Amino acid sequence: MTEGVAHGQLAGLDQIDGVGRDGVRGGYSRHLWNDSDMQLRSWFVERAEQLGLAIEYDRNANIWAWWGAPGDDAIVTGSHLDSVPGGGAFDGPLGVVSALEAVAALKRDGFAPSRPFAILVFAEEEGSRFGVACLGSALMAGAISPDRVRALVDAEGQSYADAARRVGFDAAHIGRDEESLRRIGLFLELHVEQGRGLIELGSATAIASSILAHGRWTLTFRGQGNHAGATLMTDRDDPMVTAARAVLEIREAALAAPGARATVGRISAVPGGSNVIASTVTMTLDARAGSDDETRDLVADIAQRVGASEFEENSWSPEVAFDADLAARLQAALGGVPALPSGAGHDAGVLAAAVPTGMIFVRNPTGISHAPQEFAELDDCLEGIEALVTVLKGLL
Ligand code: HGY
Ligand code: MN
Ligand code: MN
Ligand code: MN
Repeated sequence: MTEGVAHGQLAGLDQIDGVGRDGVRGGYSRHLWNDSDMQLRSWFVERAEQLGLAIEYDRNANIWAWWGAPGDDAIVTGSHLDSVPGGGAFDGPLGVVSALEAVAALKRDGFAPSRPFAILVFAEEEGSRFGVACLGSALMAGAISPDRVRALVDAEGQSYADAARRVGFDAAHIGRDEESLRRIGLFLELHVEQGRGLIELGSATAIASSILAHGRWTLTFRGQGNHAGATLMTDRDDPMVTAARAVLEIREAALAAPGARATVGRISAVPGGSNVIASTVTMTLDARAGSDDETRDLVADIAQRVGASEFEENSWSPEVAFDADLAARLQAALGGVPALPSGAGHDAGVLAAAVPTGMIFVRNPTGISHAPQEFAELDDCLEGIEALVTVLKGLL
């Protein structure tokens, strides 16, 4: 059996397959510090320690697994273990499992790093619980206010600070982490591709060239709650109608802006009775475009079109152009694989503002992500691990 393979799948993915399965949505719902996230964190620690790595937790709840003594200017690889609601099995875990498999392969080859090396697992990359994308890396890079994060609340109204306390994590010291940033000489994230680029290029792997700017907003539409039966159609101030028009306007605005993407992923109504005209409707807006300005322009156009009562920014991740020299070195090391722009955001993108980062993508033959159909063939996963081993051997 090829090392690291079980039941025709990467052994690491196989081991965590049952964790956080979502029986309603399908796929997985693994969110910061929920039971499945805690199980995955424990699984990672156990697997890393089996490989002889030493575990550290940083001030932002990210997990580090060091091969040898922790040190500055390290080569660091990893990704995240959390998911979107009903997400796929590969977005995040493939990068973490591939990092563990790469260490196992290097150790089998008798390789010893000549500089500090660690695997890094970021917390709350998807922002599924607290609404902020790449929360663990954004805190590390100082890209978000610690006070604002401590006050973030989840769908149950529990604050980040309280949720942290519940799992024994002290949120008092979250924020820009100079020690961790000093320790990262280079961060390399392997990630399943989340679009169709590698299908069309016919390549199993690629490196990342750029990441779209990405923001998240909450739009609120207010009206007059009322009785569904006793209120004439001409007497209604129904925010559900305004919200429905807004969804179509958002689509039109994005279609009018080349390369832009805008998504309404969730709509909720208060009070939410089937025989009640809503008083308030809120919806999420995820907007992205090639540059910060284009994204800001798109959102300004949307705001002008939809007439929301409130239009609140929740999260902002600037556009990313990966270091061209590093990207070229990665491409050369991998025999000239293609370079792909990424519509998906990543911790490597957030960190790029503070330290050198790069990404290796692994083909997803469905071209679908953030859904149960997300997939990567075992052979392509093994090719991705081989690519990671090749690059790490050249860096370590
Ligand atoms: O939303 C994203 O682009 C990433 O998957 N967090
Ligand atoms: Mn994702
Ligand atoms: Mn991801
Ligand atoms: Mn990521």
